[in-house]
Amino acid sequence: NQGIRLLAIDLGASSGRVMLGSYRDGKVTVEEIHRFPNGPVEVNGHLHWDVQRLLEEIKQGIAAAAAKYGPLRSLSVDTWGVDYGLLDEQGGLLYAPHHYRDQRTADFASVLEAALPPAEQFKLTGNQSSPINTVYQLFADLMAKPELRTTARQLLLMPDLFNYMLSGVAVAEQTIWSTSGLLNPQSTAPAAEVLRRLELPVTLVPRLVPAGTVLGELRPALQEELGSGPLQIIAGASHDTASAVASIPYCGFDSNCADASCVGPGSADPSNADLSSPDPSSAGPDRPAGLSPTLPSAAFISCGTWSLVGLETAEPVLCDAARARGFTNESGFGGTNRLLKNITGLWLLQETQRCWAEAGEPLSHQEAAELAGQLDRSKACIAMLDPNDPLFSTPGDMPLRIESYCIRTGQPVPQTRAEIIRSILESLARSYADTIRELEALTGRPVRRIHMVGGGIQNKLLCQLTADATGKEVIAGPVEASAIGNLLVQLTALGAVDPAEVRRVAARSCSTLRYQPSFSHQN
Ligand code: LFR
Repeated sequence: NQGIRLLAIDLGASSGRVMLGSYRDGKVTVEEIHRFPNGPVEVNGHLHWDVQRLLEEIKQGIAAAAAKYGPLRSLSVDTWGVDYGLLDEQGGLLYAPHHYRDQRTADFASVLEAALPPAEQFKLTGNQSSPINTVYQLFADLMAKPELRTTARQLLLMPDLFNYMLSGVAVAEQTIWSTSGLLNPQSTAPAAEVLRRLELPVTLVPRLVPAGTVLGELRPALQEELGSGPLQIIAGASHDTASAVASIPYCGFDSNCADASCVGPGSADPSNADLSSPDPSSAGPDRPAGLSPTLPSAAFISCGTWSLVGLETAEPVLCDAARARGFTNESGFGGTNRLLKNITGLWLLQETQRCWAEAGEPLSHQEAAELAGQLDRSKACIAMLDPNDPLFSTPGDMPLRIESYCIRTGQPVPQTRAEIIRSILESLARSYADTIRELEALTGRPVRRIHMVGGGIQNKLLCQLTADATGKEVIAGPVEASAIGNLLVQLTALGAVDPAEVRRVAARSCSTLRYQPSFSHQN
């Protein structure tokens, strides 16, 4: 019994991967088939994504998987949020999609905000206003190039665009559209008032579908070229964060999980498993109305280029306090809501390492973490950075920017590489801790544990510093969270896994590491 074989195409802002998933005996196992770099490409002073190359990499991965394993059942693409391609009347791409760090929105942000202030954007969409959001980008594009009003027929967000290139079917999948600033958070339809006020054509928005919608077979020409057989293309939880959160093995650690067999490998030792104490989110007069008793008592941090720190809630949280503190609402698999903050994450470290590599002194991720871990904190210079300071948002000389940030904020400047890296990691951990305190205050739900997922958790120092800064237990895993969540949602669409079982399958499928706060470091 080989089980079901399927592919997750997981595209991040700095790398992409084609992962083969095998579902057998109630468990998913994953194998990396193909990994490739991704990043902004500068053309005439603007930042774009090289969609054609990414498609070629995806095709290479499909062909390699088919050559190794024969026919596959299905495939789904997930990517970062907010970016899009515009299709012309013939269904071709008008131009290479822009990268969200491109600065063309800067000229038009104030015009947009005069027509639709950030507070109203939040009320109407649940999204925190940000110049990277689709709404800002589209507004800027239509202002700068009014001819797009006639030439552009459809707007496809990145995962929808790749799923379209593979299947020929164009849709607007809900989880990815919930990052756009163009969707009504309660009715899951386009936010008509936003479109009207900004004079954005509603006809650009394709048919909205929920996560887990089968689109159809891989285009016949591609089946032949890649030797893959007639695999189904599925619109999964197409936003990488939605997929990552779908993979969290909450139930391996929650007291309200009745299935003893679901306990994940990380809690195989029963003395580790948190099976005795009641779940504080499940009852009590302090729990705000509308929050489901089955919601996890744990927060999540999805760690990659960005750090997404949040809590799953039953309903969008649209109060002024949430907006004022920088939170956003996004949709998850099964109609859940994520109340989260978008923190500039390992981007700070990635850009720092890129600079050092360009200067001829490269440092691997592993070396970077080891170096910073060896520091004696009491003797070193550790500066606290605000990762979301606009100074850090665009590509550039990050060590120099860190220096000018420290001078501006009256802090001593970290001198050694170890001090710079440690300052970045401590600052991230501090901002995670601040955000989790805000989440507790906003929802009235005490956070008992933190699930950290995604590639960034391979940095063990970051996980430990997070436990220390929050004073809470951290459960780290899975690393390949977006790919696993992507596969799980596909399995529900194929009818192989009941949506209610997703967390249990996740718990059986992934390995986790636990970090306890070391109290000498706790705030
Ligand atoms: C993470 C992510 C975030 C989104 C950012 C930019 O990969 O998808 O959720 O805000 O990328 O699109």
